[in-house]
Amino acid sequence: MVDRDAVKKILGTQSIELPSWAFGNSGTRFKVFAQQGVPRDPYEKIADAARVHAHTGAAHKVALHIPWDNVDSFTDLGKAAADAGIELGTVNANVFQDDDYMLGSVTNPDPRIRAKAIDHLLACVDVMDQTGSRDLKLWFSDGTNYPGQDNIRARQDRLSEALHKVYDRLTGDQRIVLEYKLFEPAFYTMDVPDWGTSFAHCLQLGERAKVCVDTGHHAPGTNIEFIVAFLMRAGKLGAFDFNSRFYADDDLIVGAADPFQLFRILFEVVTAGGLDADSEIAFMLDQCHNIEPKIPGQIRSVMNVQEATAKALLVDTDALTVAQNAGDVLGANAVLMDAYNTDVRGLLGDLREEQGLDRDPIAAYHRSGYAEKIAAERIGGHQAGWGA
Ligand code: AOS
Ligand code: ZN
Ligand code: ZN
Repeated sequence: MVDRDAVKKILGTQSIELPSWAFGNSGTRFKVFAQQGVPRDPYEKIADAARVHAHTGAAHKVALHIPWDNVDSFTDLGKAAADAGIELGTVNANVFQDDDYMLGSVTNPDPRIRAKAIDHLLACVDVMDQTGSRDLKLWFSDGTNYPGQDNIRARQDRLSEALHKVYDRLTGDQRIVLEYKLFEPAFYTMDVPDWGTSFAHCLQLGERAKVCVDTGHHAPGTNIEFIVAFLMRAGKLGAFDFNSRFYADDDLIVGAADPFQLFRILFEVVTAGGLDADSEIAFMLDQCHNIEPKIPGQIRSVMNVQEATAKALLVDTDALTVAQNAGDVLGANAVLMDAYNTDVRGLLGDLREEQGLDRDPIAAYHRSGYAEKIAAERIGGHQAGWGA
């Protein structure tokens, strides 16, 4: 039998990092929809992230994106975050939005452009020194569209060289988390298309380089929980970018498309010690809500991660091991499904009440008047990616 109080205790320690860019206007390549009250600067993004934390008690950190979140003083931004009850988290580099990067950033055939991209990555580590962030998240849009366009192996050499330069610049407990993506924006080859490529580069770099799994970055049907289990066994799972997808990199609310998959992933995380006190996995959200209001959208995502985690923690692992060792296929599957089919909303409501929060974070947010306040106060908020 699983001890529900012990489960609640672990859930009470769970921390989910929010992406600063989730609070700005967003859209698709067809249209960016403007919403009322969106942040006009990084300080207002911090305030919105803190609001998500205030209602969920589970979103202690906000990930920054450089240069979108550039400010005069990161020390001041850190202070603003602390005053609002949260911390600055992962630093996301951006080597994909300049015209120079059309044919790649760190893998570009032009050494001048490669040097420019590497300079930016090193500048991101400077930011980490000021914010105290542990992780530099690297996602490269680099790749090619046409067979023969560039030398695939040479691009890997350039990537490796750049990664080593950045890795050598890290100090203390700083880490690189290297994200992979099957396709988009490049459609023939991506230079980091899959977990294996990221894993291989991270192995060469060393202990402080880990893989970042964005749940929306795989081919349809990919068994993501297998990747998670493999990487955890190898000590190389550094971070998640949680979101959900129906088709490609949809960046939809976590757990909206396939809550069962989210449960299966979190079951692997939980059973491999990913929620233990000494775990170094960063649980981030990576979503750009397009049609739903930003703050409640993030609250919903946090709640969905919590629900999937609660179910994963409720798996009776003793009974599961007995069934597995006995070769009881149906019995083992039933143990897992029993946990998945448990309604954990009451358990999480109890936890929130114990934490002095409302049982229903979304309702509490709507009652708080915050949405009306920011709509009235913030005129001229803009799209994520417009810079500070
Ligand atoms: C892009 O597809 C990735 O998921 C990223 O993690 C990207 O770095 C993030 O959206 C912030 O730009
Ligand atoms: Zn991502
Ligand atoms: Zn993505």
